[in-house]
Amino acid sequence: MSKPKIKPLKKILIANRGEIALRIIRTCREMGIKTVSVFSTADRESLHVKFADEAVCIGPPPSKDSYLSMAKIMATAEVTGSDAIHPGYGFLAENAKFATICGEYGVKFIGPTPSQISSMGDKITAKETMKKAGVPVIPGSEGLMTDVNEGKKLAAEMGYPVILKATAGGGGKGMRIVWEEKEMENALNTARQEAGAAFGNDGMYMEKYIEEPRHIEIQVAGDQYGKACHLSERDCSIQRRHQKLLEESPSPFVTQELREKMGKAAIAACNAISYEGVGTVEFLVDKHRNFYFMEMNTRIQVEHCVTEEVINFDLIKEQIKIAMGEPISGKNYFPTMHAIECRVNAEDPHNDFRPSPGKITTLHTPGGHGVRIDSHIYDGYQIPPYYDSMIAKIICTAQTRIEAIHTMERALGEYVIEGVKTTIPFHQALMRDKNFRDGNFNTSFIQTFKW
Ligand code: MV4
Repeated sequence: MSKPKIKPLKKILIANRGEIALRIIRTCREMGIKTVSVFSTADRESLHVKFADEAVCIGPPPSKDSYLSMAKIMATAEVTGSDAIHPGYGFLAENAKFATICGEYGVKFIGPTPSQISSMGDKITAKETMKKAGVPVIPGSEGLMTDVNEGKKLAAEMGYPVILKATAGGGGKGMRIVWEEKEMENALNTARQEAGAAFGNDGMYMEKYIEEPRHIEIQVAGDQYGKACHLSERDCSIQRRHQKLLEESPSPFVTQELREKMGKAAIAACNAISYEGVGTVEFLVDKHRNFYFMEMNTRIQVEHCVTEEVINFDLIKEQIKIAMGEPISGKNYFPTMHAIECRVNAEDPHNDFRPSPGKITTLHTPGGHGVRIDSHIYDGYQIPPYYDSMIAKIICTAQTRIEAIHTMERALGEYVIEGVKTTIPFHQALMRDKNFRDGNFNTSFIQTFKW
């Protein structure tokens, strides 16, 4: 290990909006670091604008002209004298080109290196890297699938169902489940087309389809000196159309033995690429508790808070310390509490979760013991229609899972948001569900959830 060289950061530009921008501002303030917010004209009245030390308008509402504009963000970093950029999640957080440009301008990108981002952005490369590192991967094609007949042959060997995935994909786009041979040709063609249109890359690969898996991910952190640790798991199985609705830690399905095994695999994943920053290694876990590498997210995630609560640890502070060149201790963290996060979206859960932007006319926010609210909304706030519909996260923490559920029921009942529809009633129904309460769920749960 080379000798640690610490470069303090004095001013951080936050290339994001909403609750995550606020979350980052809060930690910066505690660390005595100045903050610069950027905003679109749709976000003029946003709290991330008011709470930052400086704020600069970078363009009109569409993301591509504001929060995704590398030129405008770099120019803002330059004129404000920012020495680092925190990308949050979404937008430019996993954009290797942006991380490269930051480097060229001498602005520290708070996150992994461009090559680390790229190596996980291409799913076939990621999978090959993991396989070499001894991390279990899902059986499937060796690299790219070039020919339908080759695909049919492999699928016949592995047995149906199989799944076709886009190498540039992730989060469900360009994916097809194939149940029998006669569907193969059409599935491959349509998925390939979808991937080409969405990512400008139509490379596809095949895997054995794991039925009714759980989505369990391991939080990791690595420093600039090649040391990595894990911070235990989050269960993110409660999803709808690849959008997570609720996350928790620890997973009701994970034993201490499995946690340690998955933690080791996640650390091996980091070591394989000398990962710098905080990140998440996603696994699919089957009913026999076999786990398989799925993807690595090279950013802070929405659900990072549940980990923060169960291990009592500020992950944003850790990101900044790693970016400054501080070495990590290398010890792993295990949950001492139970935390559940419900995502509150401005959507109508009775109407196919249709977005419900508009003005918040009444707001009462829950509080009290064990309740954390991460949100950028306020009374009179106008939710713009241009961005993600998440308006708040409720994170409830207690000593046991059932107590965390009781706290969540109480907090959901206290939350009053008028003027827009929200997913709060959905979460209330979920908290009362027998299977949810029993920890008996997988990624198919929401498909059959009636309320
Ligand atoms: C799978 C799978 C079953 N078998 N791969 C969904 C998003 C993308 N990250 C990969 N996904 C899946 N990959 C194999 N071989 C099932 C899914 C999947 C899923 C995964 C996690 C959470 C929710 C999901 C919902 C549907 C499908």
